[in-house]
Amino acid sequence: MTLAPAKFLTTRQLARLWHVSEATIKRWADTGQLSSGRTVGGHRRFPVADVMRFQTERGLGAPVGAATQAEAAGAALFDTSQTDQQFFAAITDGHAAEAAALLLEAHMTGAPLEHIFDEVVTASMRRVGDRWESDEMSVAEEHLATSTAAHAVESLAGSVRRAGAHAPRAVCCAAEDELHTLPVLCAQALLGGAGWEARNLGGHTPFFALAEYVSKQRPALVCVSSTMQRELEHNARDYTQFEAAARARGTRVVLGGEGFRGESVRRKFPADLHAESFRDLAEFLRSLD
Ligand code: B12
Repeated sequence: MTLAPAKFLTTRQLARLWHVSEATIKRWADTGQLSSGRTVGGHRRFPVADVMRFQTERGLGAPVGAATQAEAAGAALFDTSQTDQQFFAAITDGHAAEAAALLLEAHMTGAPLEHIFDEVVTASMRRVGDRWESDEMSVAEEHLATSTAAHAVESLAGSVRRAGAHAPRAVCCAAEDELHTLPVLCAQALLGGAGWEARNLGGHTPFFALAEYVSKQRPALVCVSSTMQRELEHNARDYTQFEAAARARGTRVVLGGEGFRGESVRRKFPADLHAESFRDLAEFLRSLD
């Protein structure tokens, strides 16, 4: 068996990942419960795919957040460029399970969620967009790639979620007329991995509806994505109502996406953060701790 560091974990890394002793990991390996190989030097190595299966079967719990993951994996940061290419191939072929496994593997071997969303998911989707624009990909193929990517992000979200009983509540959605909902799923997954209870209102959510929701549900944070601003002035008018409701309830507001770019647009949509990326959101969440 050849050992590529990014695909295998050590006994110590697993012990830290699952909060058990190294002796427990060795016992699971020696009794054949957990598959492992050996390096030429005789050290145990655990294939990430088997680790993921074992973790699900045993309910060993979700990986516990990006920082701990990176620490647990110990090694240098995961090379997302390779994952990007494999992820692109998996989503364009419609292989949802493979796409999901690639994202989870990247995370388990050290890539923080925000890197995965900014580099792997976004880069792959931009390639999908480029192919579609240059007629190399049909609308149907583009739809397949998008729904497969969405499935993979949701699957990753399920594995990393770690909201406790008193988790702060957040709500994510895409603005009115907006059907680009993949960034909303990424934001929800990132929040879940950071210990938030994050709800997803989906696409096409008008700001007046969001104002009502915030008044009733009082979430601590609202994240809104806009890829295209079709009705800027109309949205900006509704936004005033939403912003007032958010302020009155102490709700923080994060806006992200191409639709909120540019100084003049941002003046019409004041927020606690205008995020350029998921890294920005992750940093903002850390600043709230
Ligand atoms: C998938 C897709 C669709 C799907 C969306 C399905 C779905 N469920 O999401 C469908 C088929 C519905 C669609 C429709 C359309 N689309 Co489209 N679509 C795309 C595509 C291929 C990928 C978008 C995506 O998911 N990206 C992945 C996300 C994660 O990345 P991102 O949006 O770039 O976000 C990054 C940042 O902006 C930021 N971010 C964004 N939002 C948020 C939110 C928060 C909280 C945070 C923290 C960060 C953040 O984080 C990301 C990482 O850096 C892009 C191609 C491209 N180059 O982007 C075109 C693209 C966005 N679409 C485009 C167009 C033109 C359309 C249509 C008008 C096509 C048509 N003629 O009908 C419609 C409009 C529909 C509508 N009303 O919204 C254009 C937009 C051009 C423009 N800006 O004017 C693009 C760029 C394609 C192109 N090259 O022409 N589309």
